[in-house]
Amino acid sequence: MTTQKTSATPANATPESATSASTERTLVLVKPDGVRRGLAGEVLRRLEAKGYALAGVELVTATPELLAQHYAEHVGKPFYQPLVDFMLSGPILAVVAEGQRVVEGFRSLAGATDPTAAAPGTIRGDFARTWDTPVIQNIVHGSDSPESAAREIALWFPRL
Ligand code: IDP
Ligand code: MG
Repeated sequence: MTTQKTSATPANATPESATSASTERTLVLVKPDGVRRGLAGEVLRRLEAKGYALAGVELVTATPELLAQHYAEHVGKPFYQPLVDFMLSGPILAVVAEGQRVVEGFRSLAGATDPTAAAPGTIRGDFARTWDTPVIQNIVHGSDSPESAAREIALWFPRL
């Protein structure tokens, strides 16, 4: 009997050149609304289905100090305290995803900040909507530039 040799390489398998100088990392947070609704796995699934690698995954309970640093650009805005209260309302799944242009790529997977306007097919467009709350609840955070990503990853994953 002969053993049939079949290719075990899936279509989106990581190319051998995946880790190079152009490899980028981003911070993804599944916010407390996403974790409460059981969407943490769905977010990881979409990241993996797109072909990105997971470099870190941890369920985290945030603190006001961590959030003040993470959301430094929003301190003083009217939605800042509601945003902090929301981010403290339950566990967060913190994820570092890796791949060429992953910062831009995950922002595209996430969709627009306003979930009513977010395109169907995006995480926010498919799973979030507007409610009568002082803060927009939109399932995920994604770093908005490679510089923000480096700063945010250092906050949430000091050992990475
Ligand atoms: P982003 O998450 O799409 O990068 P940012 O402008 O960085 O959006 O805002 C951070 C988070 O603060 C948003 O994801 C959303 O939860 C909340 N947020 C932003 N703008 C508003 C607003 O005008 N009203 C209420 N909540 C807001
Ligand atoms: Mg932002």
